[in-house]
Amino acid sequence: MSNFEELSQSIISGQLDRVKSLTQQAISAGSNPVDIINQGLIPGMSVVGARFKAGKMYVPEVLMSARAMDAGMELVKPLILSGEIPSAGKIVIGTVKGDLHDIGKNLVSMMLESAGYTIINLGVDAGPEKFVQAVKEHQPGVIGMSALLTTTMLAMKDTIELLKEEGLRDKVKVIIGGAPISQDFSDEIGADGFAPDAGSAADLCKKLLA
Ligand code: B1M
Repeated sequence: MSNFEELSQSIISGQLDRVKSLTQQAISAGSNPVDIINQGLIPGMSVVGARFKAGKMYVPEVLMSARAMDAGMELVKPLILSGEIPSAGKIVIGTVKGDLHDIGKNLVSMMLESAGYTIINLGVDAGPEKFVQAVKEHQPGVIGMSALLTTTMLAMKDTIELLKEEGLRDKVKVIIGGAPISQDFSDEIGADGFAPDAGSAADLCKKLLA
């Protein structure tokens, strides 16, 4: 079994300490930090998602996997963010109201930060008022909303509507993402763009802020 496969397996079985030591080993062996995420950590979480959906894993086990994934990401993060990069602009990011999933949102934040943006991370369960307040306070070029539940993705529309009501919609670009989100949904609610993954989110912001 390769190191990345073993790392994925440790995510699946929620072995936080094993994930930490395998991630550290991969770093020490000179693996590219983005490969560690894309070939080790994320594939493990994808299996967790499939098993959760099939009723073969339950919330406590999924939480253990999520915590193990976070621990791996914490070790990789400084490598991706190392070096002084002049800020390419401000981005406010958060997981929408009612939604507590933050792994994907944090990965997107990390990629945006490594692309040179200053990130204001609103955390999870961020309602439209919180996004609007952050736009007033920080005047970002972009706000990014993440949703993982079909029930919470509708909160993205509410945020866009509140931005309009407050006269702020033309002052900020809005990007959205998360497992249930599509380009069609983005068009439907009047967002400026949808990104299917963290790398594309950074490309999209570059395009929108050019
Ligand atoms: Co939840 N959960 N969960 N969960 N969970 C899903 C989303 C689900 C699809 C699982 C399933 O049934 N297959 C399902 C949603 C079904 C639906 O809505 N149709 C589900 C459910 C039902 C629930 C609960 C309701 C379960 C319950 O309590 N009965 C509950 C809801 C809690 C709440 O939010 N109110 C719940 C709880 C949890 C945990 C707390 C246990 C845990 C979250 C821990 C955490 O985040 N700290 C959890 C997890 C881990 C998952 C799965 C297994 C994995 C999500 C994940 O982290 N993936 C997930 C299954 C799945 O997605 N297949 C599932 C890895 C991550 C890197 O990918 O987040 O997709 P992702 O992010 C990607 C892209 O989507 C994109 O880039 C990222 C990186 O490439 N992206 C963006 C994300 N945000 C973006 C923003 C952008 C651009 C791109 O621009 C701003």
